[in-house]
Amino acid sequence: MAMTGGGGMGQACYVYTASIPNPGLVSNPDVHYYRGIYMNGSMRFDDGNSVTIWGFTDTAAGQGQTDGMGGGPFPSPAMRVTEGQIVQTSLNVPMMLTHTIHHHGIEPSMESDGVGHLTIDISGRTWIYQWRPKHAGTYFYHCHVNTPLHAEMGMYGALIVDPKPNPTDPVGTKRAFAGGPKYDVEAIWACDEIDPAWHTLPWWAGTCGGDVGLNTLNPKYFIITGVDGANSALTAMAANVKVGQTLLVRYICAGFLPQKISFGGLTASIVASDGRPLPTAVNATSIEAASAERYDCIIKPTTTGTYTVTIQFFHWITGAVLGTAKTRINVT
Ligand SMILES: [Cu+2]
Repeated sequence: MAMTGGGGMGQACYVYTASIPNPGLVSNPDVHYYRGIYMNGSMRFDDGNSVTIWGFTDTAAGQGQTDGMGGGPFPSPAMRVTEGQIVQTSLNVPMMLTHTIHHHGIEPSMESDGVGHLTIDISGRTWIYQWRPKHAGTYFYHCHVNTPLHAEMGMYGALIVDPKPNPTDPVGTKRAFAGGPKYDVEAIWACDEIDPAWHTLPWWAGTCGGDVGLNTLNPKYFIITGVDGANSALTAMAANVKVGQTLLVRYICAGFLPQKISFGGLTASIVASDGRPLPTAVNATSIEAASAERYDCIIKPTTTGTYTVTIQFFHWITGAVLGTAKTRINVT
């Protein structure tokens, strides 16, 4: 491998940055997100090692620099909107870098879809994506340039669509979807695997035809929403509920490998998947998921206790368990 390390400036062998207009942008969206890029973040694991992380910053909140360097939150800042709102996401990408935002599971126009190479790559300018979520549920957004690498590097964040409030619900009632189950406590668990060897590559690695190793994924770390699932996530990502309360687990398979989440002996009612309610809720103590799938899981604990949630990560050919991440549901 002749690539240099870090986020690095450089040139990919494909970039489609044609400066075409994005028609139909409204002047007064209901919500406007502002995102920048960081490529010198890091994540420290429980064993003391760390890797370089890339992601999005919330520039409206004062995060980030304009040069794409520096660090930022991992996962990237969540977006949370209400069904039917018109939303714009402004993405600023510095010169000599190329990234996009794809709002995964949302169905905007081609100009706003953020699929690098196929639609419009963003480099050295600000692009406004416009989208209007029609279905409440659990989604995520991610960069779609050189996607295997950029997703692995951490360029994703949660995207939650809430239903419009029901006028007959008490103020503050939260529901998974319109007419769907109410919940009191919410956990967002984006489960992902990390191969440190990939985290030394520049952003364009592999786009020029060379073999940079993106055909083999050998993860050493297994994480939950940016926290090491070896130990730290047991407390940092734990869900704390009381008997009688309802927990909504928004489970996002944010890695590439097949996963299985088990709820520590608790039974979950799986009410929705990929932003759509299931015709009939399914009771399960575990769920298997493939890359980018999301499941909305309602849990109503009846007994106090500490329930250890495990997420297993499987080799996609042999099915061997390559690693496990753990957190807890603490019921008091
Ligand atoms: Cu990117």
